[in-house]
Amino acid sequence: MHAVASYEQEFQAQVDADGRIEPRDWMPDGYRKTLVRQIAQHAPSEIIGMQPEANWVTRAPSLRRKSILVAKVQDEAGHGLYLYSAAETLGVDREELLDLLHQGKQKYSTIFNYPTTSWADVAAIGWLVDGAAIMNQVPLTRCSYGPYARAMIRVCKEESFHQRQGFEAMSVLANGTPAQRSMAQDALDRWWWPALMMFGPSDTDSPNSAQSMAWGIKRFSNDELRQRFVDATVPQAEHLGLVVPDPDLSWDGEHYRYGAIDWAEFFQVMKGDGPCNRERIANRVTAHDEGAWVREAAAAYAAKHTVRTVGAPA
Ligand code: FAQ
Repeated sequence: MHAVASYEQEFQAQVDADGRIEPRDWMPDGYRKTLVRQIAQHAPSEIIGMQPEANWVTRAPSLRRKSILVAKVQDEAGHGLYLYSAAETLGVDREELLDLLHQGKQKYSTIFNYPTTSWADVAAIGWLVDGAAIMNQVPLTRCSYGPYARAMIRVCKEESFHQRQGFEAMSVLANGTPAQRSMAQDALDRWWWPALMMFGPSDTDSPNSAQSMAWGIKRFSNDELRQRFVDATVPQAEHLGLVVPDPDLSWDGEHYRYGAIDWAEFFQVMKGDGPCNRERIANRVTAHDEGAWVREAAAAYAAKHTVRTVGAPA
């Protein structure tokens, strides 16, 4: 019989060898809890993240833009489904996670609590928010927990299309009429800093990073990923002829050094007091209630199907 210490050694050896931990493998309680915590934050980010852009589906400027946007918003719903399924492999109940979200007790990405007041915001979300999501999530395709890593592979392929369509839409605006150009600049002004906040608190204030990195859940720290995002995105803004709203931004020969992030704003939005937190949850609760009949029908079908399978000849 194995002692817990030897299970732990095997587990850590598997992680250190860049192997994958699968749902039936032994894992430390803290590892399971950390994954549940992170995936439970990630999954609702995807589905609440549908709202700011869905706000523009009926007002997209052309049929082409509308079809791209509908496909993108549907992709985000799919990402939510993969992630809730990944959470279930860790023994948590999807309904319980949704209840927490609906009661306002579940964190999700701060970025989705900002309003989309112009069409340029949809372009900015694709370019900046999906761009930041890719930067954060590509390393998660190598996460030590197999189901989460595999979900991230598909998610990242789709996010890559989202980022490109956002950059392309931004480029059309930035090269358009003076009014379109100013819409593009205004969107960059409003989304830049919240996009930097997506990476989470600075390393000195990130209680979970060190352990998550030792367990191979996170591969890079929040500040490392934020810096990569800044380094990749500033030249893109320059290419568009737009100005990054940071007077302290400077190139040090290796990286773009950026100014101070307003962490008070980040924590306020994270705690539920951002511009749109209440509206997002209220919309989510309405959508959930209005979808009750779909869940009931699916459950009834599943129950009937199970009875037939059990009764069928071997
Ligand atoms: N917002 O110790 P750390 C997307 C919380 S999906 C809210 O650094 P950790 C796709 C954190 O949960 C975007 N809360 O934590 C899309 C923790 O709280 P806890 C979402 C945040 O886990 C595009 C506390 O602060 N992506 O964009 C935020 O090691 C367009 C302390 O922080 C993911 O979730 C935040 N920004 O690192 C969809 C990626 N940052 O649990 C639609 C997966 C931190 O201690 C449209 N998640 N917190 O109470 C991660 O990589 C990590 O969870 C981090 C945080 C990096 C977010």
